[in-house]
Amino acid sequence: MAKYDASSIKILEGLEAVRKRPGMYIGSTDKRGLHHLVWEIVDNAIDEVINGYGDTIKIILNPDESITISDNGRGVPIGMHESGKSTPEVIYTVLHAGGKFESDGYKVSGGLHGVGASVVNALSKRMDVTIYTDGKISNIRFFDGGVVESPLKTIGETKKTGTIVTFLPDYEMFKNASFSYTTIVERMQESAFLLPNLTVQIEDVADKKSCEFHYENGLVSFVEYINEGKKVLHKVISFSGIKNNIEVNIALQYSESYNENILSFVNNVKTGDGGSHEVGFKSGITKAFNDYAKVNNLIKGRDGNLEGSDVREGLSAVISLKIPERMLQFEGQTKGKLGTPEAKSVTESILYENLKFFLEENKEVALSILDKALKSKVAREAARKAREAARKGTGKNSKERVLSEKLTKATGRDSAKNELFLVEGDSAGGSAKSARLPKTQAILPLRGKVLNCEKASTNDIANNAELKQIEYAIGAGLGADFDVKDSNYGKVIIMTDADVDGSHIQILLITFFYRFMRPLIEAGMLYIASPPLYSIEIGNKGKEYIADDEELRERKKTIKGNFKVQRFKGLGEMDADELFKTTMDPANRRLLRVNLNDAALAEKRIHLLMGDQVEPRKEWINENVDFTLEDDFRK
Ligand code: 28F
Repeated sequence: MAKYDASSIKILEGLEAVRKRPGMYIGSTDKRGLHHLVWEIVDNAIDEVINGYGDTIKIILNPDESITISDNGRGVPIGMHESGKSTPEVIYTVLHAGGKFESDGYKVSGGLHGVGASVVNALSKRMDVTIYTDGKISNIRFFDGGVVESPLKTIGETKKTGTIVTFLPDYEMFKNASFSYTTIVERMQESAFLLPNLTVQIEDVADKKSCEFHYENGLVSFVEYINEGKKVLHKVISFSGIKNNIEVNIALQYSESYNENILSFVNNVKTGDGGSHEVGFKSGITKAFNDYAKVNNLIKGRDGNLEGSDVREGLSAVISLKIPERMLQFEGQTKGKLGTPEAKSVTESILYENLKFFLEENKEVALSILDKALKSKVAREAARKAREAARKGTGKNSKERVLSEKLTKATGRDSAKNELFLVEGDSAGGSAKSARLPKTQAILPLRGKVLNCEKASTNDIANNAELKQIEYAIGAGLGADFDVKDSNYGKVIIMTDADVDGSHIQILLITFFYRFMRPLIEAGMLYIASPPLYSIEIGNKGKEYIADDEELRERKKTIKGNFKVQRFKGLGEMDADELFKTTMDPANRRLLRVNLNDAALAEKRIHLLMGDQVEPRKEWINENVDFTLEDDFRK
């Protein structure tokens, strides 16, 4: 059995390599990497559904921080492999074993996920696989990153088929990370939209939460979901077609909002950074509307042409492509961008031809969309003229004048090192001004509530005094013209009171940046200052500052003798010195970086958020804006 031993050693070496460099296999060991493990197993279950076996996937978040994923497909084959081990043992211990078996079809192995179930095993403290197939229930268990605890054995009889995988991630590797119900729900809901015959069930046992998704109308339901609560111009339009072995499915709908919302998928995996299919989609839609507008005399000559941004205002769309594995190309650091060149022309022509036909057949819809696009064109041209005037200092809102009243500039010239503080209220603004580091810190006090940008157009923004000040202070343009390279600041820091009004202002500002300066968020340049909630005086040893309730509770435990706690209601209650020490001093402060994980869904939430309820706002901040500490970012 020398051969068996040699192969076993190889297998353990393989698993050890994964444990030594987990980042090479799953990208990172943060929250994202932890969820990568889930997608790895879930994708196997989804592949089984795509291949036509089974229709239900269930995910259970267990109280012991393990997770259980099951499907009712055929069940992993339980026969012996040529190596003398059972097939499940091979699949869950040999690197890249899973992918090899897939011959053709639409599997995305190697592109986005597809590092294999053995990688999940390597990064788990425990893994338990139960298989229902061939009339039997079989079980195999592993521990400590893939060591076999109990080889495959029959544990019962059954008429059912399917696979159940439970794993407990090795949290020594995923420090500070835990499974997020919301993250899993969002991703699985997406899969349910993309696979109309699939039912997904998710349960969080400890939190007593559960949900179920099934969408017979697929992409149409997806777009309806995205546009929920918005005033829409027409029913969802959907097209599909196949060319050059590429299958294209598209659903789209315009609403009265001004946002553009395009989501794309390739082989049921999200292409978060777009790529050739999105480029094709955009040019197809621009061409179809320009053609229609010309033929119907709505625009004339070259100057009349609608730009892409005009015809995408208020558009929500989902694009889903099926591309054979041999044609797949992904780009970018996270491999979230489709490179396949044929995807552009195929998507463009399928969309263009179908949309052209649809517009001819549905005059009323065509005219209502074009009316909106033409208004966007007028607003865009007016805004450009206003900007040119402002730049030359001729308009009555000359940049300098708008700013000189408010902004306290930084004296240093190195814009990357400079920081812009957006401060709630004039009094806190005053303290911040006298407390700041003059060389690198600039202060812009904001008065009153900021305009609700969810419902605003670029034109409304251009006319809102507070937002205009922000735009001019940053100096890198707005909307389609925004260029993050021109930013006058390396960090833009929102500094508000730690109360309901403060968090509302934060959300309104984040919404503004999200809609009109999104690259600034993407570059990790937007931050929230976190002023302390309490100060505490112990005996006569001077003041200490405490970030939040939890820290206060902990600190109190360690105090002997008298103490006095003060709760800060607002920034204004701190004097300049305190404000600087606790909240602005780069050496001492705690800045939270704003990360928007999922732009389209974040936008849906912003939409819900702008209603009258207060609770969802807090929840939104907690769950959807992913805050990381300033220092964590620069890796
Ligand atoms: C909870 C996660 O992993 N489900 C899976 C199958 C079914 C087959 C399979 C999987 C084929 C030859 C390796 C069954 N019958 N859920 C899952 N369901 N893998 S993973 O086959 C894997 C390869 O050996 C399956 C016939 N063909 C394939």
